[in-house]
Amino acid sequence: MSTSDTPQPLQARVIANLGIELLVYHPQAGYFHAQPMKKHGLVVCGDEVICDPPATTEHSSGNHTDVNAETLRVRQVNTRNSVLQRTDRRGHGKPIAANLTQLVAVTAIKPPFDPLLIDRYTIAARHMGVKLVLAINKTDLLDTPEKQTQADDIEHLYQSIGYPVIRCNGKSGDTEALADLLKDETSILVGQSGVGKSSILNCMLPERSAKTGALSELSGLGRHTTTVTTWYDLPDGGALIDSAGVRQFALEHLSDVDIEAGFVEIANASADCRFRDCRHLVEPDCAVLSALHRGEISQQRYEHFQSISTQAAG
Ligand SMILES: Nc1nc2c(ncn2[C@@H]2O[C@H](COP(=O)(O)OP(=O)(O)OP(=O)(O)O)[C@@H](O)[C@H]2O)c(=O)[nH]1
Ligand SMILES: [Mg+2]
Ligand SMILES: [Zn+2]
Repeated sequence: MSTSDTPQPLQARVIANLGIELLVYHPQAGYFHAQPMKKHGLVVCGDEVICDPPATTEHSSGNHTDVNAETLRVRQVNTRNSVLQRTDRRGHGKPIAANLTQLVAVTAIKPPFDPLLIDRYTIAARHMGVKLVLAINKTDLLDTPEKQTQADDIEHLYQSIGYPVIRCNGKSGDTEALADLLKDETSILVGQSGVGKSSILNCMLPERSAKTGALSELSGLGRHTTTVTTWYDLPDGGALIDSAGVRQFALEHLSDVDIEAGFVEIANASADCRFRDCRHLVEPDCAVLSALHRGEISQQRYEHFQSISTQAAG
């Protein structure tokens, strides 16, 4: 018997965790439902899994909306390169998506800009060791000088720290600047509900797969609020994951050191504080407070750093 006759285990990508089972994808074999084992823990969107070989060799890889009838058994979950986590009810990190290279924090004037949430994403990205991009969506709603100034302030602040900031419009389809940054990356769209994450995703996908695919039913793409974190391959290379909107992004499973590291400008300045364990509150010769008073660190970022650190300690 030649090796090509031996059923080979299937290495597949987790497209979504549907609760009871996973939806996985293999470029040749197509979509399958798959069942992880308890020992695997929580398997999430973006995980790479090794499944038992499918019994049949006839697969529906041609039509992206079909899922093969057979449910596969997951044998192994490959080691993750990175994982996005939030804090669960017990105070532990709970995975949301795996194997990302980039977070795209989407923000908009409506619902109102939430810089505290953006700062939480700067912490998460730093902790995961991935890039962070800030996308200011709904440019059409910046129709007064006051609203323009709000957007400009956000843009300048995060650019000054070193993050790429792009503007986009998920309604008109003006998303080229973001598309350039997504190429060959595995990115996840994160942010409040209603900022336009699914609309932006829709602009990145070829018309048919976005509007008629089984995947868009999962995530409610473009129609409802997203409930299932879902992976989409991008036509020009890379992948984009759509996630459910959040009100607050809890990071209580992280340490104070992790939180300070996420405020990179504060972490850099703190190297010159007199005390190694300086909290940058009242300590003498605090380089962070000096930088704050010179205007090199923004008051808002400093306050967010202090408020998130306090939550972590408590
Ligand atoms: N004016 C305007 N509206 C937009 C734009 N992008 C998206 N919207 C609208 O904003 C609303 C919410 O968009 P979604 O794409 O569903 O937002 P979401 O971030 O995916 O929301 P969740 O799935 O709940 O997290 C929809 O009515 C969109 O049509 C934009 O650039 N301008
Ligand atoms: Mg959505
Ligand atoms: Zn200090």
